[in-house]
Amino acid sequence: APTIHRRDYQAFPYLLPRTQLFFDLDAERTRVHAILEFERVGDAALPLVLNGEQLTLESLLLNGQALTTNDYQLTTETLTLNPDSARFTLEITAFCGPQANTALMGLYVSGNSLFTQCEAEGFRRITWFPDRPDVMSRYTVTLRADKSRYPVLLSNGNLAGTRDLPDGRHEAVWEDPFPKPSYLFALVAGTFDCRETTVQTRSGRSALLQIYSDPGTRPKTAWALECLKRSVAWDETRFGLELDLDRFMIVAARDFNMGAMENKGLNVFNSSYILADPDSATDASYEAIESVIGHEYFHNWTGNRVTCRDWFQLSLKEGLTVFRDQEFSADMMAHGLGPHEAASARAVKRIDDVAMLRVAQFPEDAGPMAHPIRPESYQEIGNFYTATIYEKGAEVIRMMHTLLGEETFQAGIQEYFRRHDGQAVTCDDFVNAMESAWQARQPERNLKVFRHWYEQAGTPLVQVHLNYDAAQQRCTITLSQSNPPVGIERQQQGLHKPALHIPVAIGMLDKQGQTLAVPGADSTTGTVMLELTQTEQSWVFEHVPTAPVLSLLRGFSAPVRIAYEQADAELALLASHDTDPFARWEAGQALAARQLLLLAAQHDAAQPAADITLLKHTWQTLIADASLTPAYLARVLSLPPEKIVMADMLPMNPAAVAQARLQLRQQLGEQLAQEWLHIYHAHQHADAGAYSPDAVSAGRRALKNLALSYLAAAQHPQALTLAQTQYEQSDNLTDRMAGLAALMQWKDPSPGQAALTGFYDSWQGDPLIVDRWFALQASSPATQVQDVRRLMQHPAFTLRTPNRARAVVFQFCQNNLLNVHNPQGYAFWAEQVVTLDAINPEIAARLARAFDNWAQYAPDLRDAVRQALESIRDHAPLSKNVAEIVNKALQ
Ligand code: DPP
Ligand code: ZN
Repeated sequence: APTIHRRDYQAFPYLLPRTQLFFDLDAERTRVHAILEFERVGDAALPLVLNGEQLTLESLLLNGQALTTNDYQLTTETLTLNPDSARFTLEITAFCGPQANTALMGLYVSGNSLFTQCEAEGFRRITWFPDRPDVMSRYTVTLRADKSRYPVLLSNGNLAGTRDLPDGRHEAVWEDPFPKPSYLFALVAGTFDCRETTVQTRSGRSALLQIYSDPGTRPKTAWALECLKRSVAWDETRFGLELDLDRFMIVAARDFNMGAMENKGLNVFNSSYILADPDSATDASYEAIESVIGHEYFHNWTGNRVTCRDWFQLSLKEGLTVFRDQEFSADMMAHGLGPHEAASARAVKRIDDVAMLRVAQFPEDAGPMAHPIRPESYQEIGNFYTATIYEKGAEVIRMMHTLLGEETFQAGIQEYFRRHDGQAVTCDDFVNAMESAWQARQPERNLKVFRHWYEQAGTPLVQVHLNYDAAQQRCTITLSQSNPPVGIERQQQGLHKPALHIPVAIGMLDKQGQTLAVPGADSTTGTVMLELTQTEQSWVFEHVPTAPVLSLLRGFSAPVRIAYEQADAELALLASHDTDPFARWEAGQALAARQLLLLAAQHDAAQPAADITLLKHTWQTLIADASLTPAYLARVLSLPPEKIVMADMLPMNPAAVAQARLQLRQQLGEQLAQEWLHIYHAHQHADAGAYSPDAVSAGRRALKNLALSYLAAAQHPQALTLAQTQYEQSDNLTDRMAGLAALMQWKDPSPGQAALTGFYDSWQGDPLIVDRWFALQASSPATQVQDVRRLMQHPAFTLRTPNRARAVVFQFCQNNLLNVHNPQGYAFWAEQVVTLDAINPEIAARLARAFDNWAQYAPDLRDAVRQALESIRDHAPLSKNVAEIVNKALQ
């Protein structure tokens, strides 16, 4: 497939002010009649090239005249005409086949309903069109369908009218007042429950908010609607952005490639991010629903009102919108709490976001798919909805927020909309608006060096050097940065990666753990912000009475790695005393990670269990610290994920790290058994009354269930009863799943097996719960390749529903590190990638990335992955999506 380069961008030579679409909806064969009014931009008549795939052309009219095959060129991907007038109307009638559309891009069937997904390039499967984000048009959409089968007919904007048609059909006409790119088009047709409410926006307009979901699921949409109301209110108060529509609809779909989609006024969601009640959603899902509903709602301004000029600018909307949803969640979690608890709640959110970044984005940035947050090239844009674009993109926005401060940042946002409302723009345009708001207040500041974040891939390494001169009481801190070429950058001759603008927040503690008052530091936190903008810089601090213990990268002030030699004892001190909750957590994790690496290294040598005294004592100190909230303590006492630990292991042996983690969990379970029991009982009843998903109750459950998992790991005599009782008696899915997971840890498999069987019998009618049932087994250390193959024989298994494929195949390949990293595991993976590719290339390409960082594996594993990758590569035909991933992995 051809490579598309950012530098080759050219504006589309025509405008398309008006688009009228008429759909005769039918699952087998849908007829789409499009009336497109084009206007030439320049003087010269350039060819009009429209995108279109998997469509059957019925007729083509130019200004009412039927065209013959001599008048246009049709390929499998384009339709080209040579219009000779400056304004003309093109009428296209074509057919598409929703039922056969297993890729779930364009118009497709899920359950008994019809849905669309157009981002990034799905609209071209609906009709021929300039399917690119910089062509914005005003749409009028007429939907016609069988009334009994498709009683609800939805599209973007406002409902202009409905009427009944002959033969039991009906029609709905929708008008979207806002010009939009094709990727934001949506239609939905089917039978749905609806939950709705009316809200007043800040300026006093009233807006209808609606959640549509499968028949019978209305009881599970109360939380989603509540989250939508909160999102509307939050965007007004925090960002000054008001809902611009009379109605805002969300529809839940069981079959959906991604999490959700921000189509203007008609969001379509994976049902897993909508449906929730205490029996079918865990605390984590309640939180994720809030976050994703916020995310898609916030796109209404950052993405829809101002959109991307081209797909290289994807992070313009995604990085910014992830930053906004992270802030939204943090504000919701802190809401109504006192200052200390609120700060802790924010820190917990930050910890979770950073852990996710390290698990998903850091490895990506070190592997064959590494790309800057604004990529320079791609073959298939569907492959670039990545952790880098989203999560690292959000970190880059967050750094701007850190540098500018909330008030100036918000002024920059206002400036961005003042300049670009209604336009399709670039990342540079955003940075320019921010910079001008900054300079309006601080003329000497700029984002010149900062801009390089948009150009470079790779996770920068910041090396820290401390020099303390006791006689002078002077402390000198030297920071240096490096970011060697990664991924595709390695092939660029003479590539120069200039220094980045990196805000590094630090603090200093004395040997007793007291904050050292540092000149220039924030008076309450003792934090100093060092702005590293060169390859190496030093800062001198006078009047430092004693050699400091450094607390580095507080709050994770930049998406970098820190290299600094710190003794275990220093980490333990920071873990016990640091006033910055993020850095405190970090120190404890670093200590645990060292232990895991030691254990993993001993794995083959059959050496005696490592000494964990320091870790144990540190954890005891933390457990005894009454100032720590349960949610925070749950993060502090969790062992770091394997994928984070592995980043410091070369060559990587994933199974050894997974084994080490199980072993350390068992040791900590045994040695801290009294503490775990105490914690368990203290938080056994997280909420006094009925289940509530609020962050405080969720934190108590998280801590309690962590204690249970340690006790189960240790096979503690009381754990079996506790797990059994909790599994049977709890009134919510979080506790029920934790009970089940603890039972599954039992050495004797029978209690776990019995519970699994019972669980399925009880909840088999709810697909989202069944997904969890599959996922729990697929990721279990007891599940080998042959077991996952057996799971796939279950009558409820199908590869066609992405959620189900993710629950089984992805869980095993991505998260069962103990059992997938062997030749049989890799062969299974390759086989599933190829099978899935024939069904759904976008999903297959995600699976194809499971072992992205295979080049860093131990030699025998590396050979086995290479073989598996080659077997995928040699399979024909491969989608563009999978081909790009596999070819890059093998380069
Ligand atoms: N644009 C969607 C989102 O991130 C994903 N395709 O919200
Ligand atoms: Zn998004």
